[in-house]
Amino acid sequence: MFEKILIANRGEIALRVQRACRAMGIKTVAVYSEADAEAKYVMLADESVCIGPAASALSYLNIPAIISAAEVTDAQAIHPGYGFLSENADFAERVEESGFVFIGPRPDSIRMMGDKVSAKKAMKKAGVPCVPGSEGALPESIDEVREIVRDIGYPIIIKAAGGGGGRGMRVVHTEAALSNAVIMTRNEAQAAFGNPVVYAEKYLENPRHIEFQLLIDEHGNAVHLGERDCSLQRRHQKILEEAPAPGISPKLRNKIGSRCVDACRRIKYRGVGTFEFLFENNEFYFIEMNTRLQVEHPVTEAVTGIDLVQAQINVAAGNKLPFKQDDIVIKGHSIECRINAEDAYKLTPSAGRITQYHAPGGPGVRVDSHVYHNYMVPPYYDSMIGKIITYGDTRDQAMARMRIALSEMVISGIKTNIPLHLDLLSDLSFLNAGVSIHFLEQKLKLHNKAGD
Ligand code: MV4
Repeated sequence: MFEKILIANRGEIALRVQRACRAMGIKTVAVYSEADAEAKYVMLADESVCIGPAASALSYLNIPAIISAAEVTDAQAIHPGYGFLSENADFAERVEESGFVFIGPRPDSIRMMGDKVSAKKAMKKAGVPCVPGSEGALPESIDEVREIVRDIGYPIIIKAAGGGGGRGMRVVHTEAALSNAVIMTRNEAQAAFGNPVVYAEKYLENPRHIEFQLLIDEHGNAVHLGERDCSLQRRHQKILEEAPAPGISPKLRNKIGSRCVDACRRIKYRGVGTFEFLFENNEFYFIEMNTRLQVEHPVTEAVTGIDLVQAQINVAAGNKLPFKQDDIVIKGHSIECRINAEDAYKLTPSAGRITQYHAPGGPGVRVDSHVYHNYMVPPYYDSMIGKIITYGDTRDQAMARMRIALSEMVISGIKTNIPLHLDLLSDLSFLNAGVSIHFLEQKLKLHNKAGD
């Protein structure tokens, strides 16, 4: 096992990874920008290294600075967290070339999944159900594109191979609009990702977003840990997630989960990974694979009892998974509310000093946050300042515990989205379960029309 791990991230996930290391007797190195010098996870780490100024491009995305920090502190492995460099294949490669272990998949797996066309091809070949669409990249000739799209049937969505997570997409409803949409998406893709390749899919009008958690070691052992429903999002930012996804039968879960397991074995994937699906009319359609630990991993931990970060570290050290698929039992229900420093209704970030902070507690309540009384929320990074995760025997109990936890939580001095979460947890459509990816944006539109 490693003796020392460098954590190439900030905020709550830096603290989360540290906690896993501490539980395993591993020393930690925090890296931080000048804006995070007084952060809690920096104080709590065994060692810390400043890697640059506030701007992410000069610190948390600064590959040479991070590798130097690992060298001077004699760390053996690097955990990238989520965001920042976590899905950067070049970073993973540089880490390994410099003699450190990258706690994540092989660089070629990251690269394959970063290209959404090659990801979809690999998954289709492995028997994972995909959204119907073009076989790979759309050709140059617009006449040929027209024929391909006629076969798919309108409406369609054009997506950039280099995109993902909602970037570089365009919905097309009619053939008249097709040629322009293809040209525009290609140009935007070239500018944003340096890759003009686009592909087409049938546009699903009202799906849910359900994703499967996978865990694979380097000895061919692979398990799925069930699914999460992440439909509550706005502008492609998830705000509330739950596990299991309401209404998914154990039979369907195991059918889709075992396809994902087969696919991971086939591509010799290692570590944790997430298969994103759209779910409509009781059918799953693969869209993308994420090769990182996700923000919402704690809801899976709650219903499986497995610590995903400890599992990642064990797999990276070359250990075998200590369980088989039959040992995995999905028990109870879990919800996560992401707490953001923002005015959730006006949609504006709200950085500044936290003048009062009280975290909730009690049975079935987990709080993952790096903030504290008098902490200064810097304006340079993502607005998420923590997560509340509740667990219950039933969905109703997890929801009830979340309502109490949210109402106990006090964060003064900045605005947060706690009022929005409380609003959601009393919304009958949401409580009835199974709302689509458009639910939250529609609800907020109505709210803004009402003018309150
Ligand atoms: C889609 C879709 C409908 N049909 N693909 C957006 C993020 C990216 N991961 C894929 N996305 C979508 N792909 C087809 N064929 C609708 C979306 C989509 C979406 C998906 C998941 C969560 C939120 C979303 C919000 C808007 C659109």
